[in-house]
Amino acid sequence: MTPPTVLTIAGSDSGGGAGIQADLRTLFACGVHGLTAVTAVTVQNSIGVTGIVEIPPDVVAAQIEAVAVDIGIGAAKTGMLANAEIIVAIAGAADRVGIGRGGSTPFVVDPVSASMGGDQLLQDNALDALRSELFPRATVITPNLDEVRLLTGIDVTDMATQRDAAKALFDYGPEWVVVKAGHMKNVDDCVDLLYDGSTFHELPGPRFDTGNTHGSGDTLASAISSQLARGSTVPEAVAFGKRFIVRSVRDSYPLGNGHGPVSPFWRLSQDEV
Ligand code: PXL
Repeated sequence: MTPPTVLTIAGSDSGGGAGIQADLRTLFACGVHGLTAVTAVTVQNSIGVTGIVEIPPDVVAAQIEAVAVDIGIGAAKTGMLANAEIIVAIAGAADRVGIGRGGSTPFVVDPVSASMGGDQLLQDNALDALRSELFPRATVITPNLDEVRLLTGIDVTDMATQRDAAKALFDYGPEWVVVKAGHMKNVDDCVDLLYDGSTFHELPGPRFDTGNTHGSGDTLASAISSQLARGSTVPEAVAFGKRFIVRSVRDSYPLGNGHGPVSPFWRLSQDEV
């Protein structure tokens, strides 16, 4: 039997902790077949990003269309998109193959702007393109609090401002918004917020005292996408994603001299070969 498929539209992390590499291992651990449209190649290790080569926008679009016409896409997600031209090309390809709100393929937009270490992964002038081209097409968007600040100007410091941010982001047109609380300061837990324009769903979870959270956003968005590809509702898929990332942060590991990655390996430890 062919498993469900998920397309990740994202950048490569040579350190193997985030980006396409985190997406593929999460999709594998979730039992779905990962398809890829590479947007950029980063020169990166656990300490930081020292180089970025952006893929030509028409090549990004062509990767999406090539897999769509032959293999079929159960759900799609975005990660690092690098620049506005790539975002415009993705929006065009999404419309042609039925990804997002205009089509039948659920679309998770993770508005990646920077790495944990603060390395910029999206050009400043691309924020507008994210808001105007991708948010209205998204089934669900999954910003962290740094991305919320860049996208809305709202500084989320507590649950009230987290709700304000969810409303402001919803006004850009996605069907659902997840405002992740991982970057909230001075709180003992990590309560993510899911919003559909009328109801707030709180997703409580523990906070772990670790710097090894490289790739956590990518892992969450990929886990959500895997369930959408199986036909789950957005609240079901996001609840699964939350359980998945909590466990993956708990099992994160050191790697190199900087930030280690979160790990979905726990999903594989059920049986001996
Ligand atoms: O975790 C966000 C992310 C996404 N994609 C790439 C990255 C990072 C963070 O470093 O390097 C390629």
